[in-house]
Amino acid sequence: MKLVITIPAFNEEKTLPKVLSELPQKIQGIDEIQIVIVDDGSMDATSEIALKNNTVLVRHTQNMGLAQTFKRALNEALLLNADIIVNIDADAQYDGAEIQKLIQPILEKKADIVLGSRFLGKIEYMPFGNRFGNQIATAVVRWLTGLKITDSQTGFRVFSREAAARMNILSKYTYTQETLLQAAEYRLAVVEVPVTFRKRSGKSRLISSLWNYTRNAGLTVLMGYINYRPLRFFLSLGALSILISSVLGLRVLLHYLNTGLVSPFLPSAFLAGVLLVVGLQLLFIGLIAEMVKFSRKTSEDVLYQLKKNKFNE
Ligand SMILES: Nc1nc2c(ncn2[C@@H]2O[C@H](COP(=O)(O)OP(=O)(O)OP(=O)(O)O)[C@@H](O)[C@H]2O)c(=O)[nH]1
Ligand SMILES: [Mg+2]
Repeated sequence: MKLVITIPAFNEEKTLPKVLSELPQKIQGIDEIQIVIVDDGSMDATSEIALKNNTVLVRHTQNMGLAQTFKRALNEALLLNADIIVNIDADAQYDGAEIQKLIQPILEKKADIVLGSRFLGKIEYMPFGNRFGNQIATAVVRWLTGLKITDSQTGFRVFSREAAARMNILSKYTYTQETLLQAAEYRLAVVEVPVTFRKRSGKSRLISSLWNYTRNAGLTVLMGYINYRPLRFFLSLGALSILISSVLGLRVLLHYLNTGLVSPFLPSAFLAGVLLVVGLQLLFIGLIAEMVKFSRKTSEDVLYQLKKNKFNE
């Protein structure tokens, strides 16, 4: 069993040494541990620290954002023939000593993905806005995926090789929700384990403003959802439009049958016509999007087959 610990890092020279020092040297049920640091174009000494500490360093020459950094980390771990992949942030908010209990459900084959849940565990400090945003995001993901989770945003998570090969991250901004939508789509078992979450020492690199975060995360979730459920999404919108059109149209029709006149309901009649056309178009868009989804899923299956196979050492 090989465990690869991935650490996405963007200007984290202050906290990275602490994160590295807390990582376990030995873990029960694991024969080999390797650490991969993906330096996302840091301007500080992040890369030097990675090199000094005998880790595998992957370096983006430009800042690519957390989602692409995480994607790179997963793929790198797969290339290193990882059986299990643990992701931990470089800001020392999570405690590496908890990795042993986090990987347990995967070792026992009870899970494909384990989330280190801060809300089940202990939160030393989280600003009210972040706490609120986290809860809302989790509620939305829970509703969309049916997964019974308490922390959809955690950066402390474990993937089996199988699950990691299934992940196909398209977002530029955040991977946290997209990976869970994909887990639900591919029926991967997601389990939560309580973890401790410490206060962030420096300034958050991600949550610079709550509004920006909400907008970007919201768009990511919406696009992710439409990608996997296009028919349901567009059929619902189309049906709603046609329903409103029918109600308006019926009122005009009844009035016409009674009086032989359309007026004074001309605007309603016009609106009903427009909504009917829009609704029908949405239904057709739904059908086309569903066909596009089939082609996307075929590509994802090819990627999955390519990624899950191990490489000759
Ligand atoms: N934000 C951000 N983080 C990056 C980037 N690339 C890599 N990271 C790393 O991703 C991890 C998570 O970033 P954080 O800023 O801690 O995000 P967060 O934990 O959701 O937010 P906080 O609760 O405020 O800490 C850290 O280890 C960062 O160093 C990037 O472009 N932007
Ligand atoms: Mg953090």
